[in-house]
Amino acid sequence: MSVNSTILSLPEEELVHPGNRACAGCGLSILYRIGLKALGRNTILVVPPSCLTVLQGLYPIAATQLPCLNVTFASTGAAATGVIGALKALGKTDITVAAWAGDGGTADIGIQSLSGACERGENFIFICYDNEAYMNTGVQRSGTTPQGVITTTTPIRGKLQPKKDVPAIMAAHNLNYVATGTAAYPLDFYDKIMKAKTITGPKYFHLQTPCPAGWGFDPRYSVKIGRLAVESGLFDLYEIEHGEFRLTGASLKLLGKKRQPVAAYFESQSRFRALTEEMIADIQKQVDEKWAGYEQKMAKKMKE
Ligand SMILES: Cc1ncc(C[n+]2csc(CCOP(=O)(O)OP(=O)(O)O)c2C)c(N)n1
Ligand code: SF4
Ligand SMILES: [Mg+2]
Repeated sequence: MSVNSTILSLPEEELVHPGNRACAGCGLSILYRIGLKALGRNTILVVPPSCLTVLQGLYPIAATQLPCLNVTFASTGAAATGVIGALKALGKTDITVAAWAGDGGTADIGIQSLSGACERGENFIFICYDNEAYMNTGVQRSGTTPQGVITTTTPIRGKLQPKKDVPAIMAAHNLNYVATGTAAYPLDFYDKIMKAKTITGPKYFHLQTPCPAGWGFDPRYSVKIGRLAVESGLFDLYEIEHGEFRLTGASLKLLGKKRQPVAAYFESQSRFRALTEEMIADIQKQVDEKWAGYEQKMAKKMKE
């Protein structure tokens, strides 16, 4: 998928008010603003406890212009199902139901209701913003925290287990559309949401959202760090449409090019301070192998 939108072609209407409660440099706040522009006014949001509930704030001073159902942590997929059922009963067919949850609310505690809703084929968009820990409650490790990362619950050696591959789990549900996105390239996300709105059934998005507070970097570098994750090949932009995988945007452009060393990404954030040289070399090897697989896939496609 190529990026079609430009910053000038986005709708001018803002559905998120300025002066909300997100930290300065919050990657989530970038994608939330752009994502709501793509989702549009005819959307009902379903949101579990997370930094997003804090960003949105409390009625009557909520920062979001769209109707939003704040639900319990484990129930996002089930609550979205209820909203879809209610809209069906009312005969309303032109409203998008979008669940927007953190990595804790998606990969860990919300995964059963998400999996159930996807298995039933509910017509909704589920967006996981992955800041790679339970940030809102003080940086506890989650299933998507990468290996070696220091959090308040992994304070000395860092997290011992590797990151859970949630988009792969969702792809295994045979969804019509699974995509990744990053706060560093918001237009790629905008175009993917526009596409997802035209596809029926469950659609899953996995977004990398740099978090200065939890990752340990100066807020001015959020976009730079997001780009470094892509340029080093650690976080890849792709979509899986009706089972067909393709790299998109900046990741597609990386094919056949020299990537940044993963060490540059790790050095940019204090949460990686427990990583040893051996661990970094091992991760570099894994990333190189993954990209060799992409190159092979691409070469095979060119032959077909
Ligand atoms: C059942 C339950 N357990 C714990 C909490 C406390 N809680 C609220 S938000 C949150 C962290 C959410 O993490 P994540 O989904 O990654 O979103 P983030 O805060 O990182 O944006 C926790 C543990 C809760 N509200 N409900
Ligand atoms: S803690 Fe991180 S994710 Fe939460 S609002 Fe602050 S920067 Fe954003
Ligand atoms: Mg989180």
